[in-house]
Amino acid sequence: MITPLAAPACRVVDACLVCGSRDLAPLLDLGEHALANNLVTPDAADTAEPRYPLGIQLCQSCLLVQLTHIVDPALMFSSYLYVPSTSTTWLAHCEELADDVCARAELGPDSLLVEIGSNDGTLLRAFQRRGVRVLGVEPATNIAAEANAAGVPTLNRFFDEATAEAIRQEHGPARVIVATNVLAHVPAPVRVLCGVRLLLQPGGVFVNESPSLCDLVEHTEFDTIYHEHVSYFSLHALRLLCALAGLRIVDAVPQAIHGGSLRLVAVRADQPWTPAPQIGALLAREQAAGVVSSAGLRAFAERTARLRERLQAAVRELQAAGQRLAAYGATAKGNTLLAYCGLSRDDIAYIVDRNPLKQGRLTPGTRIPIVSPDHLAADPPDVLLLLAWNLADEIRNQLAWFHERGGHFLVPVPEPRLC
Ligand code: DWN
Ligand code: ZN
Repeated sequence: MITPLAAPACRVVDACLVCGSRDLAPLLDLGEHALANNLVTPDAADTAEPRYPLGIQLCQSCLLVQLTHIVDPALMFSSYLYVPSTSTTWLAHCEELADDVCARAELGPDSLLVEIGSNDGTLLRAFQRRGVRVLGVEPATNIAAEANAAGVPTLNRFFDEATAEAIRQEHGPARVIVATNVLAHVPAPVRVLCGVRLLLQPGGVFVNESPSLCDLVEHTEFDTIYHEHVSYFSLHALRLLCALAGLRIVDAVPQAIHGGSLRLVAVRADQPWTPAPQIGALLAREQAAGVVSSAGLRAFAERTARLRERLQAAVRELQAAGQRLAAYGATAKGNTLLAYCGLSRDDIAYIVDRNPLKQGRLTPGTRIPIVSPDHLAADPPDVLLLLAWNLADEIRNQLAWFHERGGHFLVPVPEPRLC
């Protein structure tokens, strides 16, 4: 049961999004934030956008960490500016993921592979290159159109049981269903997984990647908390979630991508399959990391507050030494970081991003201009705050020239570091 707040687009989560329990322990309050990916066009610069409370809580019953307030997904995902294909790290990850899925599932020429939240079709193209029949489901109209134009058949809608039924009727059941960075975004994850169960053929495989709560906590990645991310999954919580939808986890493999993710392989619960032995080790790691207890998670909240103080101090020190700062990567997480740490246009001259959809816009809340890499070359700062710290190696390789001319990167997490 979710109670509406005064702002109609935002609701308080007073019952767990997975199990319905009201035994919810507050963990961290990050204040009020504008929507992290809703970048502002210059003509709207003087109009204040809505801000919504941003915080997380732990369901003490099923152990799901989830937002304290959720925002209507249509406000965030009907049109979207983020495309992962700007990163070669992501492109390489897609190739590896496609190889892994093909090795796990016997995909014949007629087998159907469905991707939920298929964005611009980058991952599906990797499967197409391997001769697989694919279908994407993507709610952002602008991005679904891009995928279709590029030859990746894509349905423009949210994935739910109705979508699953429609696909089954028209295309038949799926041999494989893939979802990367989707499940954490949905307010009703059980319903989405029931759709997966409905669409999956007997013997079929569901492969899901979501950011890992363990990595979030261990590396103080507080900035990956924003309204798009409704849930922060541990393997503990995922087990119950899958079971409620009639799925069983048979493998779980940690991934380095996006600051640490978990690749999960699940099958229909009515199918015989032996769970991989490393599942036990991963559950034990979560216990040790303190991600399944409110005490462990409150320690993370305290580290987050200390990180904010250290980052603010690092910025003030650089400014006092006459150093000029800009930032790299107009990321969603960057907007959490800027707002929570109180960094403004007075602190950060501009943010570089190579996604043309983001260039020319301003960051929500803080109104920092987003510019192309050409701008960086023309007007380099002394220090670049790395808001896309998850892609540090790729970005620093590209910007070797910046380093050679004496520029430095300020990497904010797991703790501020100048390099
Ligand atoms: O779940 C989500 C994750 C997976 O992706 C979404 N809710 C939103 C998004 O989060 P993010 O914005 O924090 O993602 P990234 O992948 O860290 O964004 C990287 C940004 O940096 C992109 O805007 C592209 C940009 N970039 C760049 O300008 N030059 C990236 C690279 C590699 C570069 O060389
Ligand atoms: Zn719960």
